[in-house]
Amino acid sequence: MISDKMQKALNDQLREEYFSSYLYLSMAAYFHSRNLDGFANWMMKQSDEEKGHAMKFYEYINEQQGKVVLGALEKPQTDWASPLAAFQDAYKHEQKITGLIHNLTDMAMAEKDHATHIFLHWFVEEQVEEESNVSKVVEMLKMVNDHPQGLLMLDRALGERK
Ligand code: OFO
Repeated sequence: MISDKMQKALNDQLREEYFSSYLYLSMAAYFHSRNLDGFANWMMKQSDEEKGHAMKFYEYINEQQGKVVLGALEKPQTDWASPLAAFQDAYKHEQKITGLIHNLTDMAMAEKDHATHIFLHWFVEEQVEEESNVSKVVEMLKMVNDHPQGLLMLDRALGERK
């Protein structure tokens, strides 16, 4: 069993994960519109992963005999000034998600909700990886500095993400 307060917080996080998926799909659409299909592929894969994160919350709430309540998603941004600007926003977004996961973990600890605390461990670790992955692309884009050849090479590399 989870508390009503925890159920609401987990449902809020489920929505945040779905919004992450929606935001990265919007970034994929931006890259597709710029014919940067490799960047778009990376974002599509990221969007799929985020849906997987949302479903982990869905399944956990059900397992705890709670009720999943889906909330409204806001409209994501649809355009960026450059590939670097898009990835910088993705990085900022991941930092925000890390903060939300840490807040949830604090709540689980305060409630002595050991099961939720353990459930959230996976997300704490995952956020370290997520921030690192996005930050690496940000740094590579800074090196490329909008040079077409560099951008195309990076596009090819990101197109390999499975
Ligand atoms: Fe990007 O890790 Fe979930 O939101």
